[in-house]
Amino acid sequence: MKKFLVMLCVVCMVFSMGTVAFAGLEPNDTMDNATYIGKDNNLRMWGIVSSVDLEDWWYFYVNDSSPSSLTLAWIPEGQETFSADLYLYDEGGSLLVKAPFWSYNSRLIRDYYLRAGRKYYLRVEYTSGSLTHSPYGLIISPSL
Ligand SMILES: [Ca+2]
Repeated sequence: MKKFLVMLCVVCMVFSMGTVAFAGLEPNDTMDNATYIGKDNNLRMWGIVSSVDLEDWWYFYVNDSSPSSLTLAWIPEGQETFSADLYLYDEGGSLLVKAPFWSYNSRLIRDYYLRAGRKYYLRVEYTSGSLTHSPYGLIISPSL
């Protein structure tokens, strides 16, 4: 019985830490409060949007000017289909491109020429459904 209680405590701790970790990523609801992803030609980030957290803003730089792919993807869950959109903005807040539909669980901007030294913003906008098991992922990488 004691062993079980210890196990339960560990599980609770892991869950509460996970919640804190996600909560820490969530002040980024506006461009002014965008969260820094990094400065690299290969970047990864994750987050959550929902019906009560409608958008996430991120910013990043690339080291080398290069045609790049920018992907928003998520793991499909159950019957309630999650959906979201991805937008790329320049430093001044002008929309550069909205990611076209790529598949039911991803949006992809292909071959966009990202320039070194420029600040770019990504906005993930909630559309429908919910993510309960895992966050969405953002992937920035050079085009193949
Ligand atoms: Ca948010």
